[in-house]
Amino acid sequence: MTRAARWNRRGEPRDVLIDAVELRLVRLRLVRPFETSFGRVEERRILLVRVDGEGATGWGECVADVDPFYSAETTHTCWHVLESYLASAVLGRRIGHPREVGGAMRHVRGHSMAKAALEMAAWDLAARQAGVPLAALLGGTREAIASGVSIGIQPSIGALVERVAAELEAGYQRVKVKIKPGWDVEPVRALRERFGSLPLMVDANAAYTLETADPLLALDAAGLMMIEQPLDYDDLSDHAALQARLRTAICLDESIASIARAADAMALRACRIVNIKPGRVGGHAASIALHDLCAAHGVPVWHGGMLETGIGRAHNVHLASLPNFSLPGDIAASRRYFDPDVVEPPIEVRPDGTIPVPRGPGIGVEVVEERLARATEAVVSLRA
Ligand code: OSB
Ligand code: MG
Repeated sequence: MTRAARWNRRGEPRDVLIDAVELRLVRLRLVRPFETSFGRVEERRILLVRVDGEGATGWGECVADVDPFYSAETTHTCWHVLESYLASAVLGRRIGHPREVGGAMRHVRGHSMAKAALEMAAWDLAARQAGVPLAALLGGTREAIASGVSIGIQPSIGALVERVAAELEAGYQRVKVKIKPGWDVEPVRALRERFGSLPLMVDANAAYTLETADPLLALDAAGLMMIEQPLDYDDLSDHAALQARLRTAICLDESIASIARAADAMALRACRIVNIKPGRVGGHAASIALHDLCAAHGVPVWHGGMLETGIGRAHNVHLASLPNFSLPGDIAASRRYFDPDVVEPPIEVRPDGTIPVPRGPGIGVEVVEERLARATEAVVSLRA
């Protein structure tokens, strides 16, 4: 088929026909361990989804971890749900636009991370078939995104200060540090002493309760951009109570499990900023809907990260080019995570702390099959 035939009269891709879905489990060592309030990872086992249709290939990455600590979903629940339910919902079906893939999977409750991996692969496929960058299909409006870093809990304050200095040297526009009870006020004070008015925020990954929130109230004087997910992962009302006591904006991550939850969060004033991760809400279409909902409420959003390989990372760069992603996100250079990454070219940050949106078709980076093959633990190929 020619390129032009891929477009309908409204200038949208015409249809996606997926005739094969491949699930692949890869094991990759992180460049350095990453520690949060819920645990420490040194190596990731990641489920990748490849879709093939009419001579083209699209890639998606599942952000679930092997352990159900950030979210209930895991690499293996995602594998199960994709293999047993989701693949058959799209295989051999002509889907008018990748935004409709989510609808084809609607009968399966929950399992957003599993759905997102397949849905995002379909977006890459459609953009490649149309010969356009994914950002063009998603409605992206900027040619580069603002990049920040997320820094895990460190063995000492000295080590943290050193890490932050190195990241600022690389150009990153804002620094997020992970906190937990016992690692909160002191590290922030040390960073303020050393780096002054550096754009700084903290992420607790749900480690506090209203009863143990004193350090968070103390942090209110630290001039933070925001405090991310201080309280429980599925809580909104306690967050609303805490937000009422803080000048600093609360940003929700884990709690924003769907568009409906986001609407509830804003109605309750449980947060003033939202972290968007497509895996958490079911893919690109849901992320666009969330982005638009937040914009309508005057709530800025930024793009989160889940220690992705270059596949998920490239998807994130394209999505973060939408207009209401007005704060630097957790999308950093490939080299902070995997060396080498599984794609070429790797995602890189420029000295001004921006990442250019790739201009090639689809996600605009290519999977290096030989690196994948070396990292592969299991693979299954599903057909219509
Ligand atoms: O809470 O944002 C989070 C990593 C894994 C799980 C949850 C989170 C994170 C990060 C890292 O903060 C972001 C990144 O650099 O990819
Ligand atoms: Mg977070």
